[in-house]
Amino acid sequence: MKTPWHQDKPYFLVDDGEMAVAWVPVDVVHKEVSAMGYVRGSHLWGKSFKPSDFKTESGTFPEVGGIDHSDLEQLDLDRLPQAKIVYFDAEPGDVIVHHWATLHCSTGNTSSDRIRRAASVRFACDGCRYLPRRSPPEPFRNTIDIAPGAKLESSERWTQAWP
Ligand SMILES: O=C(O)CCC(=O)C(=O)O
Repeated sequence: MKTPWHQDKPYFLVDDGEMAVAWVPVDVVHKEVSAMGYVRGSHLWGKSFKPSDFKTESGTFPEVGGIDHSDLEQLDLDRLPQAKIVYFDAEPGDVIVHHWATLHCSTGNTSSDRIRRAASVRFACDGCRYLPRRSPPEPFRNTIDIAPGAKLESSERWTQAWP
């Protein structure tokens, strides 16, 4: 399955500051085995795009149950600057780190005999605050014990990586 073009930022219940996403492959990854692709420099565009529903390549997440993305832009896939798209081969032991506003995707696994697994670890910088807005599902939404607007580092929920 392909991962459609998206930014991570509009999915996260986080405001202020910046976040980095570390993508860690468990299998050998190349273009036929769902390599990650990135639009170079897209984190500097100052844009936030409507999150994808991850089911269709161009679909956005349905705005139901109070989810409202009217403040976000529709990503126009036909206008992605092709010359700036980079794909990376990767293997176990590699880590690819991207900014939470970087547009990224994966190519899909077209091989018949290879699996492709990966983990994604998110790092928030000091100053990021909890933003309990209605957005696509985040696993920690229902168990969170931090006040709206509080800095993430004020909760023991998040492990401090660098003091
Ligand atoms: O592994 C994938 O295909 C997508 C990962 C991703 O979008 C992410 O880690 O932010």
